Amino acid sequence: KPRVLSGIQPTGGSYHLGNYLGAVRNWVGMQETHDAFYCVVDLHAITAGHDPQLLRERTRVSVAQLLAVGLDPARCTIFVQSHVPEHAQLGWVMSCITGFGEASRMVQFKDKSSKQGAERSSVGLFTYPILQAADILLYQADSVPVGEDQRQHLELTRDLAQRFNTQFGKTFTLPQPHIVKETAKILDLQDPSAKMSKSASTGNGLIELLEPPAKIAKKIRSAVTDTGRDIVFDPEAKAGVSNLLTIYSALAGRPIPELVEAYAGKGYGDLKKDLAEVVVEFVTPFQQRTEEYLSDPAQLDKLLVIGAEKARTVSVPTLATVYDKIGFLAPA
Ligand code: AQP
Repeated sequence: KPRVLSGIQPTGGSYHLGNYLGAVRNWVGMQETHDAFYCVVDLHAITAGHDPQLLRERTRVSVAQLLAVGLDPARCTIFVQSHVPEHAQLGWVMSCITGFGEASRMVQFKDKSSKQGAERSSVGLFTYPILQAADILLYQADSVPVGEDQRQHLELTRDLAQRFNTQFGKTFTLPQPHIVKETAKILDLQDPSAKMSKSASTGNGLIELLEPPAKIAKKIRSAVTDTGRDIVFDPEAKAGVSNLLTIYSALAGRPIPELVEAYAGKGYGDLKKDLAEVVVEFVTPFQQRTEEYLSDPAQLDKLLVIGAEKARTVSVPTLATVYDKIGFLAPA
């Protein structure tokens, strides 16, 4: 089976619709077709300031949500990044073959550091994509299911893999991004020119899967659309309405043209009202399942021990090969 690796940060108290539709939802199907490794990337979650107690809680909440969407530890490997030390170890090696200028071109760093300025951002936030490359290459992943915002990081990962292979001999598989076009970029409900984001979206723009369903419904009903009336799918001219149609189509499993036809002659209010119901129908059982998993933290932790052990059956030999290729003396 081809190998797949993807990760999600335990930042924010909950996944949002963008994380789910852009990435995590696709992970579920791929656990059947791939040898799948999914990690909660806590090393990445300390790059922009954090609260230790909150991070611990959110890491468990993150894992519980992965189980609640349908990931099955019997079919895939679920683990926490810091439980597998090879991530940080390979991250260092990768940072030594990355050019400073190359790293400086990463737009996510520019976005995420724009508020406080690069000067005040951590070096960890700057080198984040290099650690991400290590996350992927460590597992020799063929495919990496992510949202559109990760495309540039995937390109960097491929460049680094290629560079390492050329310099030290074939070691890494070159991974392909797996980006599902339709849901690759879910937009902020209040600002459809921006992506929905845990850190950048606030208030009504962000739909968190764990927030009270009534609140979610209200946010959808107050989503920004445009001054027109027609419900048509036109991401350029009608980003807000098109975003709602995208979410509707993905969650209800109905093609967009079918929805457009069904809503012909109806208003934005009708679409929002129905979409609110669809989202509530999805999140209600999801929240129940998440709560159930969270009610037994010892079981969650046990599962993570097994996950890390499984992950290390791959990460340890990869790192050993890398260390050997770059000329580190093996400990006697
Ligand atoms: N709006 C989005 N639409 C589609 N996919 C998205 N992803 C994130 N936002 C959207 C995908 O979710 C996965 C996990 O993301 P992450 O936790 O690594 O963080 P991120 O990409 O930086 O996402 P956020 O929500 O904006 O988090 P913060 O604000 O904490 O940085 C990735 O595959 C991502 O593409």
